[in-house]
Amino acid sequence: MKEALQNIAQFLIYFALLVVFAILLVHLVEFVSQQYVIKRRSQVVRRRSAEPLYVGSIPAAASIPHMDQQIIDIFSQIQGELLSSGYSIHRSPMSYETFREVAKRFGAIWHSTEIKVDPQSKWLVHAGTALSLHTDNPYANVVAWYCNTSSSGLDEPTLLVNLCDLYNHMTAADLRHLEEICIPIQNISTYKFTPEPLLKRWQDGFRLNYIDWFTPVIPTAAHEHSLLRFKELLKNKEHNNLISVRLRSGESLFINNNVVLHGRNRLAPTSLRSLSRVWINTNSSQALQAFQCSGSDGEDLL
Ligand SMILES: O=C(O)CCC(=O)C(=O)O
Repeated sequence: MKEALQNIAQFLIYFALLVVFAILLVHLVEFVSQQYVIKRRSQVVRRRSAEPLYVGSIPAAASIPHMDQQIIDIFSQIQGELLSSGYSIHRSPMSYETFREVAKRFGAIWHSTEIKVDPQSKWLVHAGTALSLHTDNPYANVVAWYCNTSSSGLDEPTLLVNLCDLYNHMTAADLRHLEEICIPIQNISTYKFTPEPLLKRWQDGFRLNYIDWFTPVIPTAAHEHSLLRFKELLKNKEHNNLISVRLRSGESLFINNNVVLHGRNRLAPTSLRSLSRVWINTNSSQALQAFQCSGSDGEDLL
């Protein structure tokens, strides 16, 4: 009996030792395999960072993390120039996608058009005719053009005149009359015309709506005289302060459509010039709060 009890005790001791040994073995295997995984990972990381960059593996522009910063930088530069001079020419070529991303930072792009000579189109802007200085749709307070292809010799510029100093040249009565003159604007979907005031004023800014090929609604002879004075001012600016912008492929032009009028000379019927134009409404964004800007002298910008 005593011997049997000794055997059982011995068995239990061996069994306990076996269990302890098994537990230790499991922990040891776990530890070794962890160390192996850590070592492998660090090898992979080291190998990756030591590898030279294979050109074909450069990710698409949209997935480059610093892309956003590039767009923010371009946007900030253009925004600053728009606020100080009413227009901005971006000379460093960018892709059309980048251009749109930058444009979107100003507000909603609600209409896009390709500006090129197209005899099939019913729109004047495609006819290749000269366009006298005008504003585009007043609900686009920023208009921007991206140059897809420039004409040979870059002799087909976009022409600008900045009227941000309008108040310095017109009397209070003239300004009031301009607010009461209406210029029709055409709805781009229905083609219907609705009258919009030539001048809209608010506390620290104003907006012009001026196209001379649409017949204005002029209430009285006094209003007619004020309109004549406005036209004289425009002619004078066109003569002395015309800004001529020639874009090359990948370059772009942004204008404050509230105060900067634009136009062009006649385009050759064979012109290869192609611009993509976007109409932006900034009211939904804080990008352009102020519209006062300093005037600029006439420039011929290549
Ligand atoms: O062709 C240009 O340079 C200007 C076209 C134009 O007048 C417009 O986009 O409204």
